[in-house]
Amino acid sequence: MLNGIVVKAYNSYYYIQSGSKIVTCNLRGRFKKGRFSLIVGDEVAYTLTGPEEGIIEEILPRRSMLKRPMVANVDQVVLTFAAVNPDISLSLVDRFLVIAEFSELEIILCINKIDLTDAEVVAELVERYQQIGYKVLSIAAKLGTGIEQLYAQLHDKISVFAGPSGAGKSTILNAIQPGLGLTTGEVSQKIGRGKHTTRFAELLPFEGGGFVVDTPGFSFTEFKDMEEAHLMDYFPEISPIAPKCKFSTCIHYKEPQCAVKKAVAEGFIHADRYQSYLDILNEIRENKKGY
Ligand SMILES: Nc1nc2c(ncn2[C@@H]2O[C@H](COP(=O)(O)OP(=O)(O)O)[C@@H](O)[C@H]2O)c(=O)[nH]1
Ligand SMILES: [Mg+2]
Ligand SMILES: [Zn+2]
Repeated sequence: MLNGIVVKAYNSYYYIQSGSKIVTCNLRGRFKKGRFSLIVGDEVAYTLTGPEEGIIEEILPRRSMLKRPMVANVDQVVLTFAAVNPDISLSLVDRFLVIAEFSELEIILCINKIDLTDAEVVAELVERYQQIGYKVLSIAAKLGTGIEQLYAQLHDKISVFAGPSGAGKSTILNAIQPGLGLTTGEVSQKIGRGKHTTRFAELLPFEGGGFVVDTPGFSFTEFKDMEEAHLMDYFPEISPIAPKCKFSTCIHYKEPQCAVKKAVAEGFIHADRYQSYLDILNEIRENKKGY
């Protein structure tokens, strides 16, 4: 049997990248019964039935799974924000970071369109997240600035590009690999919304080895699956401090003698990040009530 990776699913066909060729496959009948799903990013074993056609015989174990968009075996996410136009929303950055942490993905934060703002503004943004420990790149995709640094991070991995519409994700991907020819720019609202509802993504082969996935963004429905008590785990600067709180069950909300709140007051944790923590905590609570 031969091995490959599902790069695209369409109707009941699966397009399998196998070496340098794409093989169009059906599933062996026995897979079609039961609650089984095969998604983009899954690794499979198949047999050939023609020069470029085959049948999937086996689905290899999944290492990870991202729900929206549905992609298996994602290694890292490139969170892309424009510094301006559209102006960066720090609370939105935090929401994306939390989802990515929750999904156990490696994270690269890309601040794009740095050509449109002052160097000091960019430096402050970069430092803010670097201090927490994140890998941050500042780029201007339109000019090619910083593209090599990003390129170097992508090989042999499945990297999902996520971030708000208009941040420059498709422009960045085209800059790293002109052959991709992704559509960029002023997407009409209507088409834009249509695209956002697409749950299924496509893996694009990256010439450096590995794959990239261009997405309209995450949905934040994942907050529903989170536990209040675990939210702190998705804030790398909060979780190490939590053991110093008076109460072991402290969720750093209204409890007395909370080391996290102390760290916020003393400036070791940024007040904006703590506010994001509280906002998401509230959302998790509201969601629980809804059930
Ligand atoms: N000035 C400037 N404009 C950019 C840059 N990157 C992308 N753009 C523009 O921003 C708009 C949205 O880009 P696009 O790649 O479609 O964003 P996406 O929705 O995240 O895929 C397009 O008009 C791009 O030309 C950049 O580095 N600088
Ligand atoms: Mg795009
Ligand atoms: Zn606490």
